[in-house]
Amino acid sequence: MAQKALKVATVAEAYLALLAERGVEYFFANAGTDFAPIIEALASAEATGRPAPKPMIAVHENLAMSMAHGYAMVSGKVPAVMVHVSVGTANAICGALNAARENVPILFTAGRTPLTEEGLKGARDAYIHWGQEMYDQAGMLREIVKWDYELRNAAQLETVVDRALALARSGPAGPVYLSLPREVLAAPLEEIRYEQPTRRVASADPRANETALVEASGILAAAENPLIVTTSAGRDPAAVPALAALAERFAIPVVQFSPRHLSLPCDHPMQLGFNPASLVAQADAVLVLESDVPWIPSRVSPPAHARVIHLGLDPLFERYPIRGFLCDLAIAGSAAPALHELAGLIASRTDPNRVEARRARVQVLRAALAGEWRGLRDKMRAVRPIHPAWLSHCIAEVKGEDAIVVNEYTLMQEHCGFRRPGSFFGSSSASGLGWGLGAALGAKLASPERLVIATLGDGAYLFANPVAGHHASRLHKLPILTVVFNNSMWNAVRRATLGMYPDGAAAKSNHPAFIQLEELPAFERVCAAAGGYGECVEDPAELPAALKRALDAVTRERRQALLNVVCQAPGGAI
Ligand SMILES: Cc1ncc(C[n+]2csc(CCOP(=O)(O)OP(=O)(O)O)c2C)c(N)n1
Repeated sequence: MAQKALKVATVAEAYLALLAERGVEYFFANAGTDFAPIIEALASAEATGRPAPKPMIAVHENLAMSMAHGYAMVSGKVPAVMVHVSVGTANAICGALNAARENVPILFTAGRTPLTEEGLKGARDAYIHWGQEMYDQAGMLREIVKWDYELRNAAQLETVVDRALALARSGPAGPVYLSLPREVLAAPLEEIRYEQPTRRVASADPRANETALVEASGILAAAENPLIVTTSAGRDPAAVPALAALAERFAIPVVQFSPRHLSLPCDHPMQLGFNPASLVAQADAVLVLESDVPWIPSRVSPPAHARVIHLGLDPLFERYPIRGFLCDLAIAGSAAPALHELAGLIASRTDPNRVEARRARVQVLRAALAGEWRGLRDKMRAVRPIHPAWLSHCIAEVKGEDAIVVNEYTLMQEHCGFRRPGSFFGSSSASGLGWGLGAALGAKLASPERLVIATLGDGAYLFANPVAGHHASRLHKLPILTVVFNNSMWNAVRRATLGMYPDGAAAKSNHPAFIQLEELPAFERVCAAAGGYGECVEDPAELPAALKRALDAVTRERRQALLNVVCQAPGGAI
């Protein structure tokens, strides 16, 4: 522990140096007049060698936030994002919602229109400096972020930066928001003195309560048909082997529902797919592991006699206004150590004969499921328009074990064979569309040596502001493969409508409103316009070769590629 001192000229210079010293590598930004002191400070850092995060321009705020999200989710580090005052914040809020629900730590910052009308350095000098001011700029996202604050002066700089980063990192992690008035950033400062490393660290993750784990072990050991449903256990890669070991040892089947991370390898003997409905209906004990929505209660619920345990860093999802899943035991704690402990506790309580009988039953279910999936793939391999199952399978065949797949919509995981923790990321439970392309670019930034594939619906691709995304890929040298599952519609909206009105007028209409997306541009040419490889694929037989051509462009030529795959829109009602 030591005090360090750096010569600076302004608060902005000190701020950027401190971010870099605290491990913030990248500064994703979309600028405005509020940025003048920041731009000046970055230029002087470059000239003098003073530490500063690397500036990463994004020509839309949603892109800046989703790139930061992807970078944080793969690297585990906290990025900074800065946007232009109130209006930039407004554009970035969808990204903040996505990050908040997924517990992704981001130091989200924005300028503040100058506070003073004249006098101070940085005071108002442009027409927009009046109209962009709000009474409470942070009020737009106070419900979303873990903490918000406005930097008032140089004296509090170290405390503010350290508190922001510590709160963003403390589990459950999430974005924090800091506004930075222009006069404060421009204020003169000769030197910054700070502790290095920081003396204000994030809190360690809580360990599950021992008594509660004993009770949970009793429930799981006594059950005939226990079930584990998880969504995000794999956010912590250490939880994956812990879950695998527990599930295998006691023959407890695992369903990954709406997964955002890989929590169990696809070839694990207890992995029973992605739809919990039939198993939930028969379970007499359910372990809801890092899962906000373990089943859809309007369709299925565990039987009344079933005992339900929720385990995770925030097992009650405190920021969700309504979430009424039955819960007989809620245990707050990190999944990995809790699963290890739970395994030890179950071992002394369980009946081995019962476990082996269940193992045999799960094997039969697993074989049936695998057969069902194989059957669909075989049936669809030559069908036009291309079926998402066949496309998902073809991606799995070429991608390799180490690839990172970032999915926003149509990929069908059961056809993908994911095995490694950290190889799959799905969109946030907030489902703010337009995340996937930027998140894949951020993932590539965090892991430049790995192949990154974005699998997007045509709707998700359009929401992502694709021209901005392809620009960022080229500019920042982040070659990724984008595969658009192009069904020319918002199928999720169609399925929701059919779900509510199965025999209604919209179901009978050839042209219901707000579902079909006609006259779509040639997406492959949008990518090509940014120097990438682009191809439209309509023939299912051509898909493997087209994927190889696109991957060749990404891995050998080091340029981005996009396959615009003309797909069908399967599935009935949601
Ligand atoms: C920002 C935002 N706006 C609107 C929606 C509502 N929405 C959910 S799914 C969807 C359509 C997605 O279309 P696409 O990516 O093509 O996938 P598909 O449904 O066709 O499989 C829409 C518009 C949303 N989730 N987020």
